[in-house]
Amino acid sequence: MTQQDNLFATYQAKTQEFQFDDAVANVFSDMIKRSVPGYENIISMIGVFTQAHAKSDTFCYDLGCSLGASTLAILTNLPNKQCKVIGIDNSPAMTERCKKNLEILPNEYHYEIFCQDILETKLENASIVVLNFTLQFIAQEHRNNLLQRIYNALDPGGVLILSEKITFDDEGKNHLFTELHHAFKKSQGYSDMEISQKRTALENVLIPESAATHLQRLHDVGFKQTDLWFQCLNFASFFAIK
Ligand code: GEK
Repeated sequence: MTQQDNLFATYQAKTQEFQFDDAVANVFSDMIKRSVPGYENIISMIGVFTQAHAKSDTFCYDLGCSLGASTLAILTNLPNKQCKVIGIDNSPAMTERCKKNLEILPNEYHYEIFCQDILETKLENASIVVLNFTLQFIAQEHRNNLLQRIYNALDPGGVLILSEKITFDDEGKNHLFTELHHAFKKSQGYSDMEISQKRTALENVLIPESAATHLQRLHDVGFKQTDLWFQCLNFASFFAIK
C-alpha cells in the first residue's frame, strides 16, 4: 500500500536536511510521482531503452534505485532473461523495501539489490546504466569520475539514461520553470508550506545543473551520441550511447 506523502505538512521551526530515511522511504512512491512531472513517463521509457539496448550476458545497473521502480522497468522489459540487473542505493531504508517490492517477480528474473555508495560500486560489462534522478545528489566534484566509470563499464552500443532536475542559465527562464514546478506540486495537492519546507530541506542536498553542463560532461567522458530526449518543466532526461 502506497502511503501519502505529508512529511512537510506540519510547520517545522528549523527544517532538517532531507535524508532518505524510513520516513521518506515509506512515502517515496507517492512523493516522487507528485513532485517530478513526467516521472512515470520516464520510468516506462526506461523499459523502451531496455528493449532496444539490453544485450545478453551483460549487466544492467540501476544506480540510486530507491524502491526499484526503474529496476522493475528494466527487468520486465529485457528482450531475454540473460541479463543480470543490479540495483544499488546507499539508503538501507530504500534497499530493504526495494527487495520486498521485487519479490513479486518470478524466479527466472536475475537481479541483486545492494546497499552501497554508487561511488564505490564496481561497474563492468554493462549494456544499460540508469541514473534516474540520482546524480543530482552526488557531490559535484565526484560527478565526472562517476560518469567516466560508467562510460568505461559500458559495452559498445550500451546506453546510459540520466534523468535530472535542471537549471537554466537565463534567470527569467529559471524563475518561470521554478514557478511552474511549484504550480505542478500544488495541482498534486501539496500546500505552499509543504512546497517551501521541502525546498529548504533539499537546498544543499539536491544540486541541479544545466542541460548544457550535463551534455558537456557526457561528451567529455567519451560519449559520442548524447541527447536530451525528455523534458517537462525543469526535469529532463538524457541518453548517452557508447
Ligand atoms: C527511481 N532512481 O525511482 N550511492 C547510492 N545511492 C545514492 C547515493 C549514493 N552516493 N546518493 C543518493 N542515493 C529512483 C529515484 S531518488 C530521486 C532516485 C529523488 C540514492 C538515494 O538514497 C535515493 O534513494 C536515490 O539516490 C535518489 O527511479 O529522490 O529525487
